[in-house]
Amino acid sequence: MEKNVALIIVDVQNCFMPWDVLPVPGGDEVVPVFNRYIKLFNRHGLPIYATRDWHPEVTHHFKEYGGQWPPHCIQGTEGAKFHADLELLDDVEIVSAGMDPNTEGYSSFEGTNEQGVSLEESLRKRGVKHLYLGGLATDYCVKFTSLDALQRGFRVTLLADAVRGVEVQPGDSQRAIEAMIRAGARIGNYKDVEEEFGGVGGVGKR
Ligand code: VGL
Repeated sequence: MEKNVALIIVDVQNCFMPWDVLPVPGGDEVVPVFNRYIKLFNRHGLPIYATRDWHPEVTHHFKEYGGQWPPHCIQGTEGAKFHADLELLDDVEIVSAGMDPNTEGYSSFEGTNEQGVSLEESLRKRGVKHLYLGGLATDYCVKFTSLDALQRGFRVTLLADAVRGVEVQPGDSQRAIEAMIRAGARIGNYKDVEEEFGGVGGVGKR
């Protein structure tokens, strides 16, 4: 297993839960899956990033200002918080995106960490070359973040068991996954990743 990998958890926030303002069907189902990935990456001392959609109250992204979406993930609100059961540890790096009121801001590569450092710069500083990425939503932020990563020369493993889509049109998620694969992403599931990392309990085979 390469050491230069990181886990990227995209937008597992309250607003995207099936019962909330911008429902992603099955969005809550990624939480226990990510908790396993978090433990695995943590056990191997590998960096973990959690991105969040972090919108101002007024943005072109929202319907009432000309966009497509109901208001969601407004900075500092309950809806913008990560799902309470997501077991993020203290050393998780939080990346906020969607702050520019003039762009859609789907890609986490438009985001910055709490020190104002861009995701790309932070990844490069930590020597990360390969992103293991999943989250919400497959057909928007996950897709745009993956495509941006590939374009910038990162490898991407799309965690197929840890993504769910909005599906504005049925099939959007499948088309998004195909687009990511065409652009060079490979697909992984927990079992594959655990095996790559040296099997159950394995920490020695790096
Ligand atoms: C997202 C729709 C609207 C996402 C954000 O995080 O994927 N989807 N805004």
